[in-house]
Amino acid sequence: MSAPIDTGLIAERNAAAAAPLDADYDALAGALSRRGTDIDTALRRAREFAIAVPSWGVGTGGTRFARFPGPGEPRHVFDKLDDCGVIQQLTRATPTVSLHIPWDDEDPAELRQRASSLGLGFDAMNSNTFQDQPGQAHSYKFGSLSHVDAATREQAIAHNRHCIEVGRGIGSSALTVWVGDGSNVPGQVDMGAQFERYLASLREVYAALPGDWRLFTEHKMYEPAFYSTVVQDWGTNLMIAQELGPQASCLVDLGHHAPNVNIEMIVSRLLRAGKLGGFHFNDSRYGDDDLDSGSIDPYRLFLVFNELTGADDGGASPACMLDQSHNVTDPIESLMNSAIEVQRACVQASLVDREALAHHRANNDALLAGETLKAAFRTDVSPILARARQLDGGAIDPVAVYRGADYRGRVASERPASTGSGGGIV
Ligand code: AFD
Ligand code: MN
Ligand code: MN
Repeated sequence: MSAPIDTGLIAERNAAAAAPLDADYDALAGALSRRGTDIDTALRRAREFAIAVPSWGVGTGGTRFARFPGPGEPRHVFDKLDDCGVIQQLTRATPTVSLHIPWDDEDPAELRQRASSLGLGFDAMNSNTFQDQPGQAHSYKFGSLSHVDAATREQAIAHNRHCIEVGRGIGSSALTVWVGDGSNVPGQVDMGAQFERYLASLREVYAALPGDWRLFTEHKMYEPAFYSTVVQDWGTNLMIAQELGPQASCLVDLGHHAPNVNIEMIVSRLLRAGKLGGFHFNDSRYGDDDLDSGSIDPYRLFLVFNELTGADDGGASPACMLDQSHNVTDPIESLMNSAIEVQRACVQASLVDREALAHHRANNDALLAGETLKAAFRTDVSPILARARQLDGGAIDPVAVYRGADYRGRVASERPASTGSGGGIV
């Protein structure tokens, strides 16, 4: 399966949508030019945009209560790559996949071959020391890299080294470490000593990094540890990245903060420290990665990109990935839409009149400064995003083409139905 969706169907649907798109694009070009903005620059920004898809995102997610599988769920990493190939073929915004070990632990040569046949590459590797695997000598029930027992810590370190090895074989150049370590009862752990053990373990992982690799550490406020988490917040994360060294930086998962936290300010601080490694994008009403990117608070997404765009001179280019759970939608549809929502925020942020903003800030004109941001945010850049996909061989309307191709129906007949499970993540 090299082009999962019939290219003839894409061409046919795009041809039917071309004239209305031309009209919308020309109208937007006119409106932007009256504001002194060149649409070509925004189009370039849209075409350059890239976001990684997590291999686990193409499976149906679940909660602690239940998981309701969808039809044609991927059985293994090669099916997952096929699904990621669809997302990339139609959106042209997701050229890389981020693998999770041990869920995706297969022969690197085969992984590489399958991915390249689909036009895909690999993004950061993700280690997993938050679950026990069959036959594992030491349990992670009470932690992994920060466990009180040295042999358990050593096992977790060895697992991260293995992730680096697999990553080397598939052309990855980054490792993302998220641990569930923490505590559930006040008094259960010595929080200081637990953090020291985590740091000592991570120093050993860091020492195993190839020279051109990056190490991303991901903070998360709670869950599965519900009282304290060893890498709780961006402050802890910054301490880790600063103590480890130049190859280490912080990963900001938008779902891993308390409600109402000003994430764009965290972005600004980490940029200042030169320690903003990347993002996991998602949206949430209550916590973690419940909902699709941009579905609840697209303005926050825009404000995050506004900080990045404002800091362009510093050459900051954090790694972008989606990390969200799809419990009731077709994961491929959610991931296509989400990639486009993040791309939308990126392009909108590029439209901010930076000169006007600087002027209003210098004059303490809070109202017009806010309006300057809103003017960019209110711009419907959909025609620019559609034009980017059209020019790069994707679909003007990815969801319509995906449904028209009946990819899900096709794979459902090849992939046996998976059973519901008691819950958990995918
Ligand atoms: C969990 C964590 C975190 C991490 C992912 C993959 O909350 O977001 O990125 O697992 O390890 O969802
Ligand atoms: Mn994440
Ligand atoms: Mn998460």
